[in-house]
Amino acid sequence: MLKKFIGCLVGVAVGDALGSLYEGLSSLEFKFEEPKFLRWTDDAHMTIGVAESLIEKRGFDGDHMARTFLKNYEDEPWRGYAYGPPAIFRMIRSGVKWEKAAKTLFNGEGSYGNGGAMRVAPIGLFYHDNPKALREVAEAASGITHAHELGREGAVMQAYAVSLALRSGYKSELDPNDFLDKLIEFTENEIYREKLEMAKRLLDEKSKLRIVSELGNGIEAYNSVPTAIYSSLKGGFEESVCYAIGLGGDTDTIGAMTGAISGARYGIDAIPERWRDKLERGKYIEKLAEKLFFIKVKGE
Ligand code: AR6
Ligand code: MG
Repeated sequence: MLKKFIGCLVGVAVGDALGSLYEGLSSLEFKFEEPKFLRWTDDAHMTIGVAESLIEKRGFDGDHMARTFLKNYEDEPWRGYAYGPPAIFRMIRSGVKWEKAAKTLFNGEGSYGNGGAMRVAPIGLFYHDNPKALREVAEAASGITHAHELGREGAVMQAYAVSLALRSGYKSELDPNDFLDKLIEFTENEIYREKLEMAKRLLDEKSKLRIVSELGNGIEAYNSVPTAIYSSLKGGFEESVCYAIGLGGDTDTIGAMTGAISGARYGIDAIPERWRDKLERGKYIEKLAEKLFFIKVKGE
């Protein structure tokens, strides 16, 4: 279980860093080359913030998590953040309450970007044994920046996928149809249900173009979370992350989310050493996963 916690968070950072080298390419242009160094972007940066806050508060505290995001962003604003989160951090900095800020974006609709889902892995780990709490906390934590239902439900689905992957491998191996059925059963949103049902029908599909056209590879949560869930079923850690990145589009985030699920499923030993060795602040990320594990599982 400890190895799975570590695999999950390292998986986010490796998937993000690898994917960031190919952002915006189409699936046809993809040709993988071994990187010299794995520098991650806002996806891993915010995942670290979620983990830091869960550890410090021994669970979810919205005000503390919002302040942790703000601090990390102000320390390293160059990590490739999209429009929404920095706009919210500026509002919070100027005194707007964290519960209110996200609801003002995009004409009051809130964001349906994948930024809530890309950072949710520590919540999937920490609440893996309590789906009700997992849903509540994933909604609240993504809601700090993503008020749109589709943004928050994407985070819930990604967190739940991480929890299922984490729990797999003990009593039985993870069966792809069963995994997707559980996610379909858990979702409260029709768009995610349809996408996940499509993912089930496409389990044997060979064409990446078909996957992109049916599941998406965009920055919207509903066009990337189901894609990452699907990609995580395409082999071991390396195969699934490379598959995800090879779909093109928002490669860092789809890579990060696939890496989270596959890392939780297979554990840290499944992540190639040649990537772990090159990962920026890899030891710190491992330490966060260990702390989460010891607080959660051992109550320390
Ligand atoms: N209406 C129209 N466009 C929208 C809406 C909406 N309600 N919501 C989101 N968008 P954002 P994120 C579009 O800014 O989710 C990083 O590179 C809009 O174009 O909330 O944190 C990461 O690596 C908006 O700018 O940020 C991820 O790839 C965009 O979706 C990504 O950015 C993203 O939503 C995460 O972005
Ligand atoms: Mg991205």
